[in-house]
Amino acid sequence: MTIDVKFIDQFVNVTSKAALASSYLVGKKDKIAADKAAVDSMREELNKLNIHGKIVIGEGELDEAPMLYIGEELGQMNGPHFDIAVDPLEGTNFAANNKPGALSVIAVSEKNSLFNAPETYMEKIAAKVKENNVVDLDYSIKKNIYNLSEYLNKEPSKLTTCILDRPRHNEIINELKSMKVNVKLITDGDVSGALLVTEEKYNVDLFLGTGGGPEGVLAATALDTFECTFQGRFLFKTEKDKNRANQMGINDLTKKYELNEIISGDSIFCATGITSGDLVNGIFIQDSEYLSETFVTHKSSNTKKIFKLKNKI
Ligand code: VTB
Repeated sequence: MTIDVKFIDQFVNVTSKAALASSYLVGKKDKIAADKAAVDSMREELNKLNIHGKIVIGEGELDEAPMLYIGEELGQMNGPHFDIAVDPLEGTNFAANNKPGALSVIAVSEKNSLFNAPETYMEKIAAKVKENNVVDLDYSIKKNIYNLSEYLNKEPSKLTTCILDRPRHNEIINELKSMKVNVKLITDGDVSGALLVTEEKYNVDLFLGTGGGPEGVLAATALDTFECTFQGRFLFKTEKDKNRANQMGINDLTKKYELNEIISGDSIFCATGITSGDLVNGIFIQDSEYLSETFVTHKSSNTKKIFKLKNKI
């Protein structure tokens, strides 16, 4: 079973509308309002579709999120069954402060083929490498860089690594510096960060570091269509995290997940720009029309492109 190509446009429309809704709150210094606008719109649009959708990664559990909570069922309940992961506003700080890189993101898969990631941190590694054993979460930074350097036939000093700018990454960053690797630090938005390895034009060879687990699953879905390497390992720190993981059926808390364990079937991924960033441009409003740009992948039709849409508001 695959996901019909007709759904590509429908999901592009969902993230475009959510991005538009959130765009009115760009620069208003209100992360919650910007997020709520995207969430409300996304839910409304998903509910119009002829699908049986189920949120597997969303805004949290029912008791913390009235909308797009994990387990929520969406759609007209008269079409295919889909697992849906959403991040209606990825980069709330970007939107609130009118900084580059705010996105509205959705990943859709066939039923039961998207990993139900808990809301914990995840160690991640991504690169545009098809072969195994070139980059690996279990390798040292040095080994990853030397292997990638050989694989891409590029000196370490010509490689660029993208990583979240966090104190927890200081050691990695220092090691990269000592190897003369170019470091691209991002303040938030590691879905986009991971996707920068997909095309040469983004000039990022490796994505590394610890960020949100749900963001890792979202990025992995798109990376699957590009045949990239992605690995993730959840970090369960508190007892609450560990109990939650056990409830979700995760018994080995230190397991390293390969891409095909995170996303196993066909999928569609859409990320529409709210503010312009590395990946896509943001919403542009002119009179009664808006332009949106969406980074789209669909595995079975091998679709991977930027969709530009012009729509009436
Ligand atoms: C990342 C990034 C998000 O959280 O996952 C990050 O992609 C990780 O958390 O945009 P910390 O901020 O605690 O490091 C965000 O920055 C916000 O959800």
